[in-house]
Amino acid sequence: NKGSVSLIDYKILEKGTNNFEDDKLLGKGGFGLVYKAVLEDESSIAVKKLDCATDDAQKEFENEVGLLSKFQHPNIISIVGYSVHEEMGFIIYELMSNGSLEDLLHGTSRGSSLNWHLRLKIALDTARGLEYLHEFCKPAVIHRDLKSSNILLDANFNAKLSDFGLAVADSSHNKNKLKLSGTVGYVAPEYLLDGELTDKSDVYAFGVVLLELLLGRRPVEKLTPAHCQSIVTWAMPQLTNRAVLPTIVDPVIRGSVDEKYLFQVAAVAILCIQPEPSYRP
Ligand code: ACK
Repeated sequence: NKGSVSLIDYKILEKGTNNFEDDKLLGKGGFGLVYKAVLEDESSIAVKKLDCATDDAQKEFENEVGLLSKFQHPNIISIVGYSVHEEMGFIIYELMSNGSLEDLLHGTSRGSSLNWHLRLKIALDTARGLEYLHEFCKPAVIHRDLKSSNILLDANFNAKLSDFGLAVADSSHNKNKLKLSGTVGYVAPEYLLDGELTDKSDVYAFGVVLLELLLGRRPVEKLTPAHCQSIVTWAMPQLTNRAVLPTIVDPVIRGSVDEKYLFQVAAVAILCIQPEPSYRP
C-alpha cells in the first residue's frame, strides 16, 4: 500500500540531481546514498538511492515507502514520492538542510554549536515523534533503529525521525522471524539477549540519544553495571518503575525541564528497561 505518495518519473530525478553527481551528495546512510535534488517546480528535496538487488533491500525499500506514506506528523520526515529504475529504488523526502543530529554533535564539517535550548528542543521533538509512533499509530510502530544519525534537522532546526527501513508495526512482528538488527550502542539489552522487541526498545535508544545530547559523547558500546551505577546516582527514585513511554516523555513534553532533569530522565529511560534485576538500582 503506497497510500497517496506519488510515483515520480526517474528522468525527473536524474535531471534534478545532475545525474546523481557527487556535488549533490548530502550523505551516506546505512541503506544508501542521499542526494539533494531540485524538482521541476523548483522545490529542493532529498533523494535516497537504494540498491534493491537483494530481497532484503527490496523489502526495506517497500517497507519504508509503505510506512512513511501513512505517517503524518511534524516530527516524522515527510515522504514526497518514490521512484524505481532498473534495480534501484529512490525515496524522495523533504530536504532536511541541517543534516543529522549525529553530524551536529560529532561531525567535523559543521562545527557543533548546539546550545542547551536547542538540545532540549531536539529531545522534545524526538520524544514527540516517538510518541506518535507508539501511542497514536494503530497498530503501534517500532522504529528499531533510533539513533542520532536518524534524527534529521530541517532549516528551522525542527528534528524529525527518519530511516524507517527496519521499522515494524507492533502487531505484525514475530520475534522469531525478525533478524536482530539495530546499531551497537543503541540496542536495548533485552532485545540483544532474548530478541524481545517492544516499543521499549525504542525508548532505550531514546535514552541513549538523550545521553548523547547531554554529554555530547557517542554512546558507550555496551553498558556495564558500573556504568549504570554511575548513571543512577543522578536518577530520581520515584521514576524507577518500569518504563513506559509516557512516564519518560510526559515530564519532558510538559516543558518544565532543565538539563539536569533531562539527564535524570535519560538515566531512567535506560535503567528502567534493563532486564531485572541485574542492573536495577
Ligand atoms: O549527517 P548527514 O549530513 O545527514 O548524513 C546523513 C545521510 O544523509 C544519511 O542519512 C543525510 N540525509 C538523509 N536524509 C536526508 C534528508 N531528507 N535531507 C537532508 N539530508 C539527509 C543525513
